[in-house]
Amino acid sequence: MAPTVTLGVIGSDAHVVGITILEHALEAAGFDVVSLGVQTSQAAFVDATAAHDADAILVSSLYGHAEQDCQGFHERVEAAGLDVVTYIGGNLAVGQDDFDETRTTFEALGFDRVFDSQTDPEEAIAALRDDLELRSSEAEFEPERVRAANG
Ligand code: B12
Repeated sequence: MAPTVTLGVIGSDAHVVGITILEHALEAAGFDVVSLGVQTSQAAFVDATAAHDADAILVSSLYGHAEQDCQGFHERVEAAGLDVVTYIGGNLAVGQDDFDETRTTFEALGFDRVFDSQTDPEEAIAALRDDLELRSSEAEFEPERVRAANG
């Protein structure tokens, strides 16, 4: 089965070009994409991810308010019982920030990977393949580990 990702622009942000490009690149690479479009609330990301049993959530933000828009996002994801890979990308800070600092901020908010606005979609696709493969191989080995732990 093709991996499924939910993709949208969070908050009140209306920049649509980036996610349109990402959507096409992901589909061409064989992913099922649930595209939520622009101005997507945290609740809409979580509901769509649960409804489609998605493997990953890709959040986009361009207008400089990503940090505020993502406060509490991972708490909601967890509360919904979702075990998914989460990425965020775009123009995440206001002005020309130091990207290492920006990455640290969004990792602290719970994102597995943080991408800047120069990211080629193929880079995110390669990362997704790695992360989803790793996750499914961990799930496969879980019973072994549990058996070992139980003696
Ligand atoms: C076009 C544009 C607009 C259009 C948007 C039209 C539309 N419906 O899409 C309009 C005129 C409406 C607009 C409005 C505003 N804009 Co504007 N806009 C731009 C502009 C010029 C281009 C954006 C674009 O389409 N880029 C092309 C696409 C292909 O690139 P991208 O969006 O960056 O996406 C790529 C990557 O970022 C990455 N990516 C994006 N998301 C994700 C997610 C993941 C998970 C991954 C892996 C990768 C990824 O992959 C994408 C594909 O390659 C940028 C400046 C710029 N050069 O980027 C400013 C810019 C984004 N806008 C800006 C601002 C401030 C605004 C406004 C707040 C202005 C205002 N005061 O009203 C409003 C916000 C309105 C709103 N509610 O969103 C600022 C943001 C500043 C910041 N972050 O510090 C920018 C950077 C301009 C600037 N230099 O100041 N904008």
